[in-house]
Amino acid sequence: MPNDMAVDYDGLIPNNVGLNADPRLRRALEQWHPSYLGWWMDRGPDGFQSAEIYLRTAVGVDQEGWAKFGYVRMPDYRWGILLAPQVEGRTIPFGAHKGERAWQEVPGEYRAMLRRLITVQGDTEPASVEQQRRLGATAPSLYDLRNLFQVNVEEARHLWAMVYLLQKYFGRDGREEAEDLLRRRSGDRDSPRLLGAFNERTPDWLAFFMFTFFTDRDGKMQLHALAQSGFDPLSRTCRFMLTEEAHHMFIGQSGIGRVLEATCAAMKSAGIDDPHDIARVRALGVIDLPTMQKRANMHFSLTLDLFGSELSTNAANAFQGGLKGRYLEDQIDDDHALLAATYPVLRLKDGEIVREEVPALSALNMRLRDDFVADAQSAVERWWNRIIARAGIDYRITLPHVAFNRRIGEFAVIEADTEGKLLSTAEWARRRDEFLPSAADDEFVASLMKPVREKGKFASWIAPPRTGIDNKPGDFEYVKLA
Ligand code: BYC
Repeated sequence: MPNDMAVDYDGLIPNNVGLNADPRLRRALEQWHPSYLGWWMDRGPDGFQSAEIYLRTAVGVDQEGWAKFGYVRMPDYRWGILLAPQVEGRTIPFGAHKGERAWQEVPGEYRAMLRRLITVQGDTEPASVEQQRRLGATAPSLYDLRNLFQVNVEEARHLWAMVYLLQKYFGRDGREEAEDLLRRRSGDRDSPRLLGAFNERTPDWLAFFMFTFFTDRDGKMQLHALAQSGFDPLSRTCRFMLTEEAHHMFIGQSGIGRVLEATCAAMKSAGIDDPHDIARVRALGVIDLPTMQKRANMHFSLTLDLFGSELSTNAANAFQGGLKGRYLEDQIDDDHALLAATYPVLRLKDGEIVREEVPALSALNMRLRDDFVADAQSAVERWWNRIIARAGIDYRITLPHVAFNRRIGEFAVIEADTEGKLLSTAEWARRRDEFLPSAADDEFVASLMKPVREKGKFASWIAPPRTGIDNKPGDFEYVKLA
């Protein structure tokens, strides 16, 4: 019985999937490896490739002690294939095959659907690295620079995770998909990434923190849904990815929290009570709260699009097939088949937004999106609004209505304000800058993006973290620049 907690670090590709015993797969992955490194050097972080970065690397998959920290040059990072341990006797938790033994091989009838899900998941990982590639030049501290690169190497490892599944279980098709994952480019006109939000720009650090707060949280929800999969290798890889993903969301949550702390502290010491006194707040070298709200409006609405349409036969088929479940499916108390159940969905009917009960199977994207909204809402309260309230400033960041600024689903065809009130096209055009960052707002944020490279120092617009990574002291040299 192999110990699938231990990672074999001897070969080119660290793994706990017994790569040595599968020479055909090992060869395929070793052939993909140079293209991958080429992609990393070409499309990964711009510069800093010879800097020594204090990174964590996964060395096991058990709950405690799975990671070790140390200085690494990014191209030398040990990207590997790590699956959570197999659960003895696991059964398919939902859908038409509920209760059957989980599949260790791809079920023929679901091959295309499964390949599509894995490819879409895989496509987002390198996309995010591409989106963030120029941020190193303007990092507000060495601590943040290190966090950026930690996210980047781990998203790239998640690409490895999906490429492993494609190459091991999908033969030639899988190898072609793996090549295509390196061929598509975020924002490229001819060969864009598959999902909308992954073709948007991440032009500054506020966008990076908002992205890791909102869009990585979509990652969390989707990975949870895939972790329920009846296809056991997918479930196991997603379960391990979730342990890494948690740190990415922490970076977003605490990153925005630190921006708010800097703003509130600067307002207090300058005696500014009115958060809407934007010019005076900006003159202090911090980001005003209304701009934070507009950025949140933008990233939240872009992320909602990643859940697909409210009503989806793709989602229904994936559920019935036992491929993609609901968030925390195994903790839900119902029949896990949903053949007779209904679910409330917001829909557009005769020019109005109405709530309608629809068959629950068709509304699985909506349900996951609702779970996402609840999760994001509680994080906004816990991590952001508490900081503003503690500073005694009368302001709350809120999440906009789900009909606001949408490009996918029911509300893609209308315009609405952040309260969900429908607007005519002309009204939207006139009022857009009330809700979303204006060119002037973006220019102001861009003007703050000056690198800070001294140990223990931070840009004016962001407070230092409470504790260091791996409990390191405040002046720790997280990145040794070459
Ligand atoms: N942009 O039935 P529909 C992460 C397409 S993030 C463009 O409404 P479905 C991460 C859709 O593909 C998590 N196209 O939706 C975060 C379909 O096209 P096909 C990523 C879109 O299929 C940060 C058609 O519209 N993982 O990990 O039920 C950093 C009709 O689709 C979009 C996953 O998403 C869009 N926004 O659901 C790094 C999990 N939305 O196939 C990483 C895997 C929909 O008919 N993916 N379309 O040609 C899925 O579960 C599903 O593909 C989706 C869409 C939830 C994305």
